Amino acid sequence: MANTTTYQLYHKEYCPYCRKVRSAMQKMNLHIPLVDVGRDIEAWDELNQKGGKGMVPCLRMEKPDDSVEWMYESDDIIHFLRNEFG
Ligand SMILES: N[C@@H](CCC(=O)N[C@@H](CS)C(=O)NCC(=O)O)C(=O)O
Repeated sequence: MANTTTYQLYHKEYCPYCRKVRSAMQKMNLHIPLVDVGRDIEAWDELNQKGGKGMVPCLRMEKPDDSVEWMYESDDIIHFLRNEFG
């Protein structure tokens, strides 16, 4: 069982806000798995239903207690990642 938070970035390849987050991650040398909701219809449905909005980018955070949080807004995501890993 994982004892740390696991992260996934739900994104679309050509979304400029997603590009901005991916670029910030690259500068921090952060390798967070990407889920392309433009290609993965199930992930797109999951984002809508569980995240609450069909908007990208969105950072999915699965906690050690199995609870899941979804963070929208590129600036909020970048700020969070810099605080956490920068
Ligand atoms: N303010 C948001 C804007 C994100 C945004 O507009 N993403 C577009 C794709 S490039 C989207 O998912 N739009 C769908 C929607 O707004 O419902 C951010 O900075 O993350």
